[in-house]
Amino acid sequence: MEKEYKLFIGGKWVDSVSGQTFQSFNPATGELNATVAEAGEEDVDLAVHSARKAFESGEWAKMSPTDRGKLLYKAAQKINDKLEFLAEIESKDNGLPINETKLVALPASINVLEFYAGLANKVQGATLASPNNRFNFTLKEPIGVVGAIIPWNYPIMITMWKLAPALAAGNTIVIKPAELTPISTLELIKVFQEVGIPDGVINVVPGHGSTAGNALSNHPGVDKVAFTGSTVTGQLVMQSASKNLKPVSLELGGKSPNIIFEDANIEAAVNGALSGIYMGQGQVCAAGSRLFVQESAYDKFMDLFLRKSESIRVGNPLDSSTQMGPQVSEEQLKRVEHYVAVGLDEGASILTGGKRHEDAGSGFFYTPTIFENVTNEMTIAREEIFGPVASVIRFKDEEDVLEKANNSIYGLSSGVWTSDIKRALRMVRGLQAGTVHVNSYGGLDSNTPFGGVKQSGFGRDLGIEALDMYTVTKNVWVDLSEEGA
Ligand code: TXE
Repeated sequence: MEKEYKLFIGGKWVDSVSGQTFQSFNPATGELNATVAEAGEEDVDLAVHSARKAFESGEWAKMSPTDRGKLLYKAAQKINDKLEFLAEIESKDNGLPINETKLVALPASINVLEFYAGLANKVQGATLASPNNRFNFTLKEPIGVVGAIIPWNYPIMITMWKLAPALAAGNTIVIKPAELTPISTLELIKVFQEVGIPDGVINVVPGHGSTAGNALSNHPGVDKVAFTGSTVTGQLVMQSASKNLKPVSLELGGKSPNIIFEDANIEAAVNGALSGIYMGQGQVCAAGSRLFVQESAYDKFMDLFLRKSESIRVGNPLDSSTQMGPQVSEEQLKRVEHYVAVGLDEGASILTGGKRHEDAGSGFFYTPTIFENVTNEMTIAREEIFGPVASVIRFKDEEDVLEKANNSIYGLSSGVWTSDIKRALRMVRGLQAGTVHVNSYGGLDSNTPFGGVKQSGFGRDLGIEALDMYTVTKNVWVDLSEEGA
């Protein structure tokens, strides 16, 4: 890892206009990872202009789609060559266990890039039914300059969710990584430069949300804003993009229900509940943070869930035996502590955890935490904690749990554990969520659209569907009659 990083604009590494920098720290140790040039409004403006110039030059947008796909495929192979290096950077920057970055996040990101590399020459319109003297068809054209605002929980993976479909469709892009985790994105895009993606097609402007982020979503030269982050910030991004009437896609927070019925395979359900809430230290938008357990299976489920929660190895993210690393920052750690205090105050009780994990190291470590006696009305069941805190709620029957599960402002993910296929499918229909997992929790794939309903946002990352967000439809009418229409 280099100790100093600059902005990446128009194919060049440059200082910010103001000369300002900010620092990025390792949340497990507090050590300085790197000093990074801090983009402000003027830098974002330069980056958007560079992306516009690259788009209009046609070098990328008008390249043969097959060649575009080939270049993206080459980049995917190069990322694979650097997988260990990038995984370590990611773990040092945001605290994800190395096994999660090396075995999950990086391979998934490569897979996403390969998927869209393959789709580059499959972006297609349609020939529409029309009278014999007319020809009527649609073209799917790139939308132009994409502004992508990225969070800190899975920086490379979420960058790739925006970058890969945007590039495959022929767009150019300005990426604003999260201020807590800018380094992996800066390292990642070196690969695209190495394989010969033209200058200006990708620009990266690390900086703060209220300055660089706002300047990007506000910029009249941006044709589409793609955002992943909190619901509150999503509202600001949408407001700001609305000034220029730019389309936005928002992948926001969640308070996803993971529902365990008495007839479930309890051991499998416990394992799903564990990864649902503790993966990524609970800093996952789709985390199964509301755990609904049917009364008749409660003791059996909780006994195993408690034992397994207490055996989770919390520690140095670079150690391959570590299962849970630190929260990404002191602010996030304090946010978890705040919610735990509110939970206790409102009458929930802590079965395990509920405190910092002092033995794990000097960083921002928290203990896997289970809250019992939670009601769906409590703050810890309504608001996103974004930490390793499960709020367990008992339920009586299907009707009861469906009402409670849907009683949330969010609707990102959900899980149902049962051996009754009819019940499972009734729940699939009834749950208000972008994803329903049945007898599993947390699956993601490059071909599978991901996103939410209600205040979890709109638009879908991944899948063929995501290409719709990065293209515009142009309709073409051709008159074939000799005399004209
Ligand atoms: O998120 P923000 P924060 C949730 C989670 C977490 C909480 C706060 O609950 O505890 O958000 O985290 C940029 N205009 N999620 O404050 O603010 C910012 O610089 C434009 C869920 O870090 O949403 C960063 O790049 N951009 C989520 C990105 O938005 C702005 C993942 C996300 O930061 C901006 C992260 C502005 N005014 C947090 N303000 C998920 N859905 O996975 C900030 N940003």
